[in-house]
Amino acid sequence: KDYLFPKDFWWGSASSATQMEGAANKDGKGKNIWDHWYEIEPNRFFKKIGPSETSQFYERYKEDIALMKELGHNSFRFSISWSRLIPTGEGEVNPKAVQFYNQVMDELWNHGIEPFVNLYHFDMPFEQQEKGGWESREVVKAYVKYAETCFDLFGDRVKKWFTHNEPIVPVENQYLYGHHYPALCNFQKCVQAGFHSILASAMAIRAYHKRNLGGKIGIILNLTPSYPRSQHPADVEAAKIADAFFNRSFLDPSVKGTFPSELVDILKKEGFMPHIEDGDITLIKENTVDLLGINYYQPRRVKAKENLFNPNAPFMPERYFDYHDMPGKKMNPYRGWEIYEKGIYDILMNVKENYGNIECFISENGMGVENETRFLNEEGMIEDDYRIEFYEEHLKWVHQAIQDGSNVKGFHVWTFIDNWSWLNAYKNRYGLVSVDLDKDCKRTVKKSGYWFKKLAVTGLI
Ligand code: BGP
Repeated sequence: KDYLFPKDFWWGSASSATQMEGAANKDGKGKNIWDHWYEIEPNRFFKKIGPSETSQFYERYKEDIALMKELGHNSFRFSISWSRLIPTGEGEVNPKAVQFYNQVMDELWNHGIEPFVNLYHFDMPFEQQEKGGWESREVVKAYVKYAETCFDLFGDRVKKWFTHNEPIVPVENQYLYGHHYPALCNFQKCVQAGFHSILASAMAIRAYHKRNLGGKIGIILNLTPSYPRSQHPADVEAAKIADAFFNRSFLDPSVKGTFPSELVDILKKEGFMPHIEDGDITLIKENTVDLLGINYYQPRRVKAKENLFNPNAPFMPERYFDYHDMPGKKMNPYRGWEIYEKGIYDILMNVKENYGNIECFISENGMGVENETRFLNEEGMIEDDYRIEFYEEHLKWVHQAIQDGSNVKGFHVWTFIDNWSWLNAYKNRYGLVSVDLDKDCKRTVKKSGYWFKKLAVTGLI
């Protein structure tokens, strides 16, 4: 069976500044939390490879964009580094950064590739984190100013904007699960930071719409469909609560302007409501997204609470449900994530049925694999058939969703080129193009890169 995608489908890839640019101390860039954390605790990072050693996009963007063109991209998502543009997060703009991003945007357009620009991808400027990061209302203001600066500087060149990438990830990892600096475990702070990210997003949307720049603004969310272990009402209920915590907490306010009542009830009952000021709720209600980016990697398998919890331990959402280890599930062993292709269809149908079928696209999907040089062939190309299969199986479900009326407009892989990742550094590789860290980051197209090219050019699997 052939799967033909619409003619104007957005084919491309996604990236982020901290993971791809490198040049962390160059041309006036300020420090963000990753640069800082690496400085003080390099042991936390895989093989002590830090955010300064990435794939050199800052210097090599011309070469990379030419390669994107070669591999069929019609769109490319990257993020502006807040601390490159405004080194301490507020105040003076760095002219070298303006020049760099203008050049990248122009280069993309010159190659017929539309820039999709995200404003925040986990990279809080260090000084703003010192002020409390997303926990602080002052930082919300600084972020909105930064967003406005971007709209004013680049609004003529960019017609697709995003306020955040996966806003729940920095919030839960900085304030609850301890995987991002400052690695706290404090649910109250987590809720406050989450609320402020949503508020910041709504404020940036308002500022963008006011400017009438003729483009669209959205948000990129990692949606992890929550499946109950059984149809037993207790499991179904547990899955619903996990969904409210991890998906609807950001999806509902971003698209509908409201918060899920199940979640609000829990926060009230447990005494964790955030501080909300007059006008905040109306502001969120009135400034929702035009466009939704969906990152999909894995689902969440949930069952009713069976394990006892320690009531004296700090509060975690997991107090309300347990995770279910589904027997026989397909796994990506390198990342420890389940592979469940139909999840992408279920998300798209949920968006169609419950979120007004808002215009959306798959903004990340990908497979990270260790030691890919094992798969080098005689011509020096990595034969990553597993990745091709991974994408094809997901894309078949995206195709089905289109048949069933989803308003999905594109598919961006994670990622174009092997890059540095938050705590895994270069352990798991995701690129369509490989990077040889021992040979000055030499780029070589993988088999999946050529596969992608064919797909993007023909629209056909
Ligand atoms: C997403 C992030 C990306 C990227 C990807 C792969 O959550 O938006 O920044 O890193 O996941 O995850 P990892 O690099 O942790 O394997």
